[in-house]
Amino acid sequence: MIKRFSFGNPIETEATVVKLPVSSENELTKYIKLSADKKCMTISLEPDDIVYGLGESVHGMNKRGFTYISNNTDDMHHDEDRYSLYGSHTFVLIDSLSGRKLGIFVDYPASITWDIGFTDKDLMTVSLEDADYNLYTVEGEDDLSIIKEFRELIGPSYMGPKWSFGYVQSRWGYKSGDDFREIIANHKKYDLPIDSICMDIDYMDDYKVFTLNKENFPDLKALMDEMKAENIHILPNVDPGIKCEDGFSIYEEGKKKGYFCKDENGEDFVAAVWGGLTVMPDFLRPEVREWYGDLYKEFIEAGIDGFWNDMNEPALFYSRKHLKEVAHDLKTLEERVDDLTLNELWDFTATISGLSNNPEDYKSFYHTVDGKKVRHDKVHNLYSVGMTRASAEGFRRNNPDNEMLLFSRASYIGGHRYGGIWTGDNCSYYSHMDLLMHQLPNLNMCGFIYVGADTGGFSFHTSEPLMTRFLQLSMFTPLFRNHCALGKRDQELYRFKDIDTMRNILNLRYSFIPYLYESACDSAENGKLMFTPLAMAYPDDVRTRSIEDQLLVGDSIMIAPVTAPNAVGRYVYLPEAMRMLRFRSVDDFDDIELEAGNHYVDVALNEVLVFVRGGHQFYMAKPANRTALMEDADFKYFER
Ligand code: MIG
Repeated sequence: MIKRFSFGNPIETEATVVKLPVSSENELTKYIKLSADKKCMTISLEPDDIVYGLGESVHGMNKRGFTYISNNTDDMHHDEDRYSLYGSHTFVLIDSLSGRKLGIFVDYPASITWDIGFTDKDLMTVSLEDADYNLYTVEGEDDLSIIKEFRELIGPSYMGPKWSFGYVQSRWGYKSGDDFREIIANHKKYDLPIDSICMDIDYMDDYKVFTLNKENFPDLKALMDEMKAENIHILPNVDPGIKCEDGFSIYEEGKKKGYFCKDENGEDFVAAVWGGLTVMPDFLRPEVREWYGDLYKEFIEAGIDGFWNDMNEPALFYSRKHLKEVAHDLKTLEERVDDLTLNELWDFTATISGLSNNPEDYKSFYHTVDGKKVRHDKVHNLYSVGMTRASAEGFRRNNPDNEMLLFSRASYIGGHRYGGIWTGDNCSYYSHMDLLMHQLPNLNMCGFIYVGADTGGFSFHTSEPLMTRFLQLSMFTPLFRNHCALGKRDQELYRFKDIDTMRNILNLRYSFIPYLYESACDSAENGKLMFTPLAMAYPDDVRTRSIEDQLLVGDSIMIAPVTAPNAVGRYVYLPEAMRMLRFRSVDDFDDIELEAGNHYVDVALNEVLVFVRGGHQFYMAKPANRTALMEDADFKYFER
């Protein structure tokens, strides 16, 4: 049973596709206490309640015990103390053993603070900056039907084309067609499957969006024809910001038409991002979305059919105004060099580090929504949706016959209808595999199905065992991308020693693609989870309530990846008897019947576990080195 409550004058976020009538406040569930000013909700938590949701945020699958802030933030430290990451997924689901099952969606595009049993372990407090929002409550018999009802409200999810389930090789630093050729040649040499390669920001001319460095990319069309002949998709990275440069046609056109966000004085708001001083398209306006969406056209005409939209929180390296303040501080520092106090030093370093993504900067520019001026921070989380939507609608106009791949960094619920997301700049940490396990079901329930993480880790140097374990987890996610930062250890799979293991993992992934793709489409269309917490699938088994290191994938299988360094085995809990497949390769595997209960299972570094559930069927196809070369034939079926 879903209900909508509306307070004040909410901004139209278009997060929902069903317009529900507004219920009167006295119909609000007894579990939610609203403050008199409506800016605060409290919900008491029973000791064994689980609180799911909030998409890609840090901490466990069960969000209890921490505070989260829904405020899209470019932060490359996905540590346990981070309140915000790139996406704001403002839906939670409270599951009580006593039978209370309550979904809460706060549709509000500014900052929301969720204190989920942090200040008081038995209390959840949701605080908003203003009392202008829509609140949806979903009550039901069980978690999965609540999620389905919620997902009907927000509409079906974007799903990438089948080829986008192939392996994606990426790194920040690829500069030219020769880099792509080298990757393709090595994948051939070592017989490693691959479908896509990402172009990161270095392909551009001086970081100007939709331009090419002419020296490195003299003829994009010819290069794309060459790539097409190899069955390789090339995926450019696109930033929202447009470099302020006289003569740069996109900048000039946007400026002339007044398409950029404005500062307090009605001038174009200028902040620094990759291109240096940059302006921000006002994606909240339909005509700006249409204009920006058509900018992809030239690339599409050259043969490109996939993009990743980056930096769309939007990330701001600094604003002119703020930099001036720092410059002023610098002068003062110069005079104080001989007797600087430590407090002055710390103030100064804080000012410098506060230059990026500064909250004050987000309060200093404006959008035009339905002809009205709206301060950015009041609609901050919608910026990403506007960009994703601009791209998706542009694709539909300019390439209606082809499915396009699109994944974005920042997001808000609603954006799930237009594109997928990746989880941003994680690190080469074992713990970031656990983080991904926690994010997957929580992202799914908020509508994001085409998702994946930077496999091997973006920041820091990866190791071969870490990469191997990370692949063995990511091989189940729709987006399966190896990506890392500039200057980090080379982590293309052929750089490692045990290439046989890398090949076996990729082949397994390809052979699982029909199953994974079907599960993903089913989840995207039918409001299901692709990754389901055990406690949702086995609600009568209390023991499953604290299991966060195993997940169901689709209807038929359970995974239990190894995420600990140097581990060659792990404990697994089986809520029912299952058939355990321990793969070393597509053709070499153990097939073992396991009773329900606790088991310790060996999982050597070259092994991948798949558990087949009772009454279900799992299937594998014959792999190929490109998804386009796979035939949906020769299936191997595993039933239990
Ligand atoms: O400020 O394009 O998250 O995947 O490699 C860094 C360079 C900008 C951030 C993305 C990352 C990408 C990087 N980008």
